[in-house]
Order: sequence, then structure tokens, then C-alpha cells
Amino acid sequence: MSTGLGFGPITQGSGRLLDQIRLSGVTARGTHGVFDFERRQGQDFVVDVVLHTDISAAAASDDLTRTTHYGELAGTVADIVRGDPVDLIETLAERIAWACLEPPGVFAVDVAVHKPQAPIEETFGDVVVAVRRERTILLERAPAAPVPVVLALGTNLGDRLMILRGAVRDLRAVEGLEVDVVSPVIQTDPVGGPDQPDYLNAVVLATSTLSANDVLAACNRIEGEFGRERTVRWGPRTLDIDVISYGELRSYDEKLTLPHPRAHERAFVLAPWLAADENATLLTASGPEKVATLLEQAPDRISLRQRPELTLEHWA
Ligand code: PH2
Ligand code: MG
Ligand code: MG
Repeated sequence: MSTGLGFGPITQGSGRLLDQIRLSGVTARGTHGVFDFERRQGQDFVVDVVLHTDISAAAASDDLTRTTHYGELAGTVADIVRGDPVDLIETLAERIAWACLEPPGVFAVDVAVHKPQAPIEETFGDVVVAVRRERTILLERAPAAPVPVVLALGTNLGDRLMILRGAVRDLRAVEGLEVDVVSPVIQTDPVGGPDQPDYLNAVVLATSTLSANDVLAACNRIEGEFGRERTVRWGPRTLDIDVISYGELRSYDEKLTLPHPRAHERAFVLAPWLAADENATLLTASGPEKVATLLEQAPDRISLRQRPELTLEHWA
């Protein structure tokens, strides 16, 4: 069995080298292959996996729940090999890679699928397909079933109410995005950034069949249509539409971090969200938290003013 697993170490955004969890030689019978006899008889497939992750929290706490359980990982891999047959070990490798990226702490995965009894009419040692897949690919995948999406809207330049209404209208028109609930509008003091006017904020709850990247692209397009310019970070803006969460997806991508890295501490997001869904929860670094609880701790909650006369719902 080869021990030179993977393609070597990778670095996280900060430049720090990631740790690895390596599992090799997971052997299970599958019926993958192009030829009929392979589909009928089946054969052994052997899989090696390298998870690129950060094990320091698990090591410091000696806590299994803070890492990926290698026994479960092996079971997941073997189940995929024993599962639905495909023609190519390329397809099998990719399927295994997607499954290995599910646990939140896995930044990337290397998967090697060996087919030692492959139908090759020459003497050969082994045949392997090896792939590396990074977490960011999860942002590109259209979901198998519609995914709940939370969007936060903010504006502090121009005719703010008309802008929010226009944004909701345009979100409703996005193909593959179903707007389910539009929150009440609140007025908020600016949080961070330069001296600037008050904001109107609202939250839209939607369901989507788009990939997370496509949801972001739709939001950015609508921002652009309302004349959004990106000059000063946290500066005044005609329209900001942030993707707060996309199902349970966790992403550390700098263009789209999910859930939104500051939503948990921003009353201007949490308050309208809670008004739209009293049971709302947000995935935080320490697991799911009730939005109601987070709101009680949000520093900017004191600056919120209800504006019930500013309605967005049922406005076409
Ligand atoms: N958005 C920001 C920065 N600060 N403050 C309020 N009150 N509302 C916002 O929407 C907001 C902000 C960056 O997106
Ligand atoms: Mg924002
Ligand atoms: Mg934004």
C-alpha cells in the first residue's frame, strides 16, 4: 500500500500549514466500471483519503466532537464504494471528495481511488485516480433540494424605502430564488465605518435552487442596479444585500464566508430576522444559536427604531 498519500500539505488563508488526517487502504466491493461483467461481478476498490484540517482545538481539549471521527469517515467512504454504480473511478473519487468536505473543519481533501483488479490486458501494479478538492467548490454546487437562504438588506443613501422595495421586487424576480418572508423595516445607527447617515435594514427569507455563488451573484447584480459603489469599506451605500446563511453550509472563502462572519453580533441583521422568524437559528463558531439569544447580546440593539409604517411586504 502506498504511503505517499495526497499531494502534500496545503496552507489556510492565513498562510499557516494545515494538519492532516490520513486514512488509507479502505477496501470495499463495488460494481463500478464500463464493462457489463464489472457491473455483474463487482470487484474491490481501495481508497485513500487525506483531510486537510486544523486539529489543534481537538488536541487541546482531547475532544472527539471537535475533529472528524476516522471510523465514521471510513464508513462513509466504504458506503459510497458499495453504493450506486458509476462507469468511472473519476466519478467515484469526486463523490467521495464531496462527502469528505461535509464536516465543517475540513478545508480540502485528497482522495485516491485504486482499482487493483481493473480490466487491463497487460501486467500492471495498480491504477489510481487521485483528486484534490477544496471547500470552495461547495459554493459552486446547485443543491439537490431547495435550500433556505437568509439575506440582509441595508441602505443609507438615496430614497431608502424605495430602494428596499425595489430590491425586494428584484429578488422576487430572480429565477431559482423564492422569496418566502420579508421582515419589517428597522432604522439603525451606522455600525462601524466613517460618519454616515442612518440605515434602513430588513431581512428576506428565501428558498433557492441556485448555488451559493449564484445567490451572491444575484445579490451583487441587484446592488449594482441601485448604483452601489464599493469604495470605502463599511462606507455609506445605496444598497447592500448580504448572504447571511445558505442552509447549513460553512464556507471560509474570502468572497463569500458562510454564515456571514459578523451576523451573530449585529442587531441590524438579527432583529429583522427574528421578526421574520421567531424560531430562527444561526450557525456560529460554537454551533447553532437562537437568533433571539444573540440579539439580546448584540451591542447595537439599543439603536434600533421600529418603522412599522415602512412596509415592504406585498409591494410589487
Ligand atoms: N452595514 C454595514 C456596516 N454598518 N450599520 C447599520 N446600522 N446597518 C447596516 O446595514 C450596516 C451598518 C456593512 O455592510
Ligand atoms: Mg453588509
Ligand atoms: Mg455586502
